[in-house]
Amino acid sequence: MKEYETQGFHVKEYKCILVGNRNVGKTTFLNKVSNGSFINSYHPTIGVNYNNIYFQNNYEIVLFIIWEISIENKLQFEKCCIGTDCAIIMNDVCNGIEFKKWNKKIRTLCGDIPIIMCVNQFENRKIYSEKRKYTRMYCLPMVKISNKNSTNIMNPIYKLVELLKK
Ligand SMILES: Nc1nc2c(ncn2[C@@H]2O[C@H](COP(=O)(O)OP(=O)(O)O)[C@@H](O)[C@H]2O)c(=O)[nH]1
Ligand SMILES: [Mg+2]
Repeated sequence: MKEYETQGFHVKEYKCILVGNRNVGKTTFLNKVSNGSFINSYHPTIGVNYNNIYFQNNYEIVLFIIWEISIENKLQFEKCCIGTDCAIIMNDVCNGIEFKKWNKKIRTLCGDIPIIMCVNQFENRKIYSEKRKYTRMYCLPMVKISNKNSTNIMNPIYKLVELLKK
């Protein structure tokens, strides 16, 4: 975390990594939280994609820099993990649960940082309830979102800010 003053505001800057399997909605989430757009087609992310999210929290500005990192290039993945304050593991409720695998990977590279599980496509309630039992197995905080309907879209970030304060 970096802290500085700019134009009379106190800024807290956090680096967050956004990881998960392919096609689970990471890029869509990043677009949604930064400019509100939802794109229906799929374009795989090559390398790294990042976006800045600003919001005001009491009397300070929180700057959240979210890095979506693809796993294809292992060395690049490891480099991008340097200096990470927190992480979001995204999963598509339709695609099976891989939270355990990702949790292990992040813990090895980043140590004891706050990590949350983000279950996407929450608008698809039927599928969500079928998969819920798997998600409960891991004792990470969980947030349910829908990029499509904008449900709880800022909650992963708010939850992490809360955990980072502890
Ligand atoms: N129904 C539904 N589809 C979604 C949602 N979020 C993302 N998608 C779709 O899932 C696909 C993969 O999204 P993308 O963000 O590119 O996946 P990434 O590989 O994890 O970055 C795209 O076709 C999106 O339109 C959602 O909340 N609901
Ligand atoms: Mg992507």
